Amino acid sequence: MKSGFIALIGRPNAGKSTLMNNLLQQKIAIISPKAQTTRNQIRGILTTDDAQMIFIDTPGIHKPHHALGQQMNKEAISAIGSVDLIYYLIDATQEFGKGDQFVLDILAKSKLPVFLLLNKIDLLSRDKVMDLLLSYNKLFNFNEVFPISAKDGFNIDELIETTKNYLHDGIMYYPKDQVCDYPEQFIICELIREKILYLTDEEIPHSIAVVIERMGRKKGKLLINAMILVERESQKGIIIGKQGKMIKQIGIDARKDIEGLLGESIYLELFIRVEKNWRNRTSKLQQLGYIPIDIED
Ligand SMILES: Nc1nc2c(ncn2[C@@H]2O[C@H](COP(=O)(O)OP(=O)(O)OP(=O)(O)O)[C@@H](O)[C@H]2O)c(=O)[nH]1
Ligand SMILES: [Mg+2]
Repeated sequence: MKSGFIALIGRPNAGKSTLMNNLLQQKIAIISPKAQTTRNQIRGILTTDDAQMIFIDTPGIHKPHHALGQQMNKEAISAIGSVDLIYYLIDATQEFGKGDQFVLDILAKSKLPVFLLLNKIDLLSRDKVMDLLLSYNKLFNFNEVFPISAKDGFNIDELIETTKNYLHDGIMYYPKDQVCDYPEQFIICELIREKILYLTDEEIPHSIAVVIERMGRKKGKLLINAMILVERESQKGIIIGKQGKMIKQIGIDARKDIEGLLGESIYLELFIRVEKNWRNRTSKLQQLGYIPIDIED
């Protein structure tokens, strides 16, 4: 039995969470076309006959504008410290820029084996992919290079097989049927946040957080009360929408996914609260689980 930890690292929107879900053949991480979707490290566990691979999805590394952004970068970079292998994901449809170089410099310092995963090749011609592979190989001494499509699953089986060569003879860290390591409440909040990411634009996706206020039973059905935090009154208006249309749609879409996750029908009640500047308030970020709380001995 081989086992090990693999960090998925890259810029926002590269497709890390899409790859995570494809590796596990299960949706455990939310995905959206908006940058900075993932805010925490998310562990996904894949156990095969001969190996256990623990993948760590991370927030995209970016130039931060607030305390939450700084913490997201920290989450991504700290994941590197505790793994055996790094998957460096690139959105192959985007030009290589300063931000990519910044990430590569961090990887170079880590001295860990790095796979380059050139993602979204379903959108490119073969010739373009060949050109990119040649130019990326000049930039860094990658241990392996894979053109992939995280969305279509192209080259993912080969990626998993090659990954096993970089693992150690090890122990099983998790029971073989466990797929992720976070509580159900976290994914419920994330699914609600995902719907807001899809349905709103501009500053809204970055300005919201979701918390569960209460879970209980009502007429035999599971009742979930969730609070959507926004930073300003005007954002509250946008989330409610004209005649409450937006909040209604968020509720309908989220309920469907949550029911799929839990395998039972639910009542979902959404509330909105303005928490001024929450992205810059350490205590709020701790309360929301974005910053770990240090427990003094
Ligand atoms: N065409 C295509 N689109 C993809 C592929 N992989 C991801 N995407 C799309 O790219 C967007 C971003 O995907 P995510 O998986 O959320 O990206 P991420 O790297 O996790 O982003 P952050 O969490 O913001 O760092 C979504 O719209 C995906 O559907 C792919 O292989 N092909
Ligand atoms: Mg993500």
